[in-house]
Amino acid sequence: MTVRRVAGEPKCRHRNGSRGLPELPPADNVAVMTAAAHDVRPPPVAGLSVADAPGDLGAIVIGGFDPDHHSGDRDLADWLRARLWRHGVLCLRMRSALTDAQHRAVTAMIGPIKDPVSIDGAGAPVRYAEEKQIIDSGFVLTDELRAELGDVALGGDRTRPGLFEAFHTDDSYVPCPASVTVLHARQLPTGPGGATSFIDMRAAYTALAPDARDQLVGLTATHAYNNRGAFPPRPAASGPLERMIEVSHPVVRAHPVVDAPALYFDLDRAVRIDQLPVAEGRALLQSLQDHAERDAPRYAHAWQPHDVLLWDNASVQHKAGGDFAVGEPRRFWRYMVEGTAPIAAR
Ligand SMILES: O=C(O)CCC(=O)C(=O)O
Ligand SMILES: [Fe+2]
Repeated sequence: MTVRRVAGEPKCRHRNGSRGLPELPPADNVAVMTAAAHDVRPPPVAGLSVADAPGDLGAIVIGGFDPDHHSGDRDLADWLRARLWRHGVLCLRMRSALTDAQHRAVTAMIGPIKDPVSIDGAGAPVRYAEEKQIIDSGFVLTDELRAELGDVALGGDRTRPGLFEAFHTDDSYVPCPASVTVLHARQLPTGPGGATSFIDMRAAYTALAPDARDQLVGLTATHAYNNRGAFPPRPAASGPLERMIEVSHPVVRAHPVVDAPALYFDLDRAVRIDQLPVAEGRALLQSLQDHAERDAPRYAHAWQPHDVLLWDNASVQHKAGGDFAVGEPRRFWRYMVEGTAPIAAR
């Protein structure tokens, strides 16, 4: 792991470190967890249904989940995590909207809720989001809100500044990116469109020819809050959060629990490959992204009211679909689960 360490950097959880996530196994148990992650037993509580979602990515939809009865069930939490590491994306179909406490409880089944704080170059903490985030994808911002935001660019376009329509992985610009994102639908467009789409970055890696894989051994990519438009036409984020440190992550990442290798980078945030000339590194990242978008298995999640969608940021990339009427609401509540510092696949 090649995060540039700075004095005072907040410690994040490392796979085998003393603050290891309770649900992460010690190193000698990885094989056991790997087996568990391929466990396709039915859920360990009655009344839940499991259905394959459409698309070749292998996502699943779980019905019958009752947040009050099921969130505290440790066996079910183990099962859900194993399913998430296996499938990459899973939807909990809810009968009604969750309270904030219920959303937190569902998130905590996967792991500790992330407090989004990184550091600046002097080691001082920088809060880059609230724990609970409201995603207003596709809301046309009012003049008032636009004035409040000033010159801060969030990515996306002028009418839908919060809409991330390019495939990305969340939180790549911090030392320990969130392991999982947990998005809860609050308001959806009344018309068609607005799916959240996924591509499988594990399959994208394994589909590479052996010599293409060999070329990636030992490579790391620097990520920054603002990559200054390194991958046009993707717009760069800008604003005061630019003061956060840059971080380097392996281009081929081993899954923190099940060890499976996956391509890992985010062209919204990537700056360069550390071991290559800038232009060569960017061309390589772009070609890997193009390959993933062209060849990797996909899933487009067509939202239903109250859905809770969970994805594994070490395994899949995602993007918002902007193909819904401008002015339609599309609002989510969002929590992230703490993650570990990415480690290179062996
Ligand atoms: O709006 C969406 O469909 C996805 C939003 C997103 O990228 C995220 O919550 O991380
Ligand atoms: Fe995202």
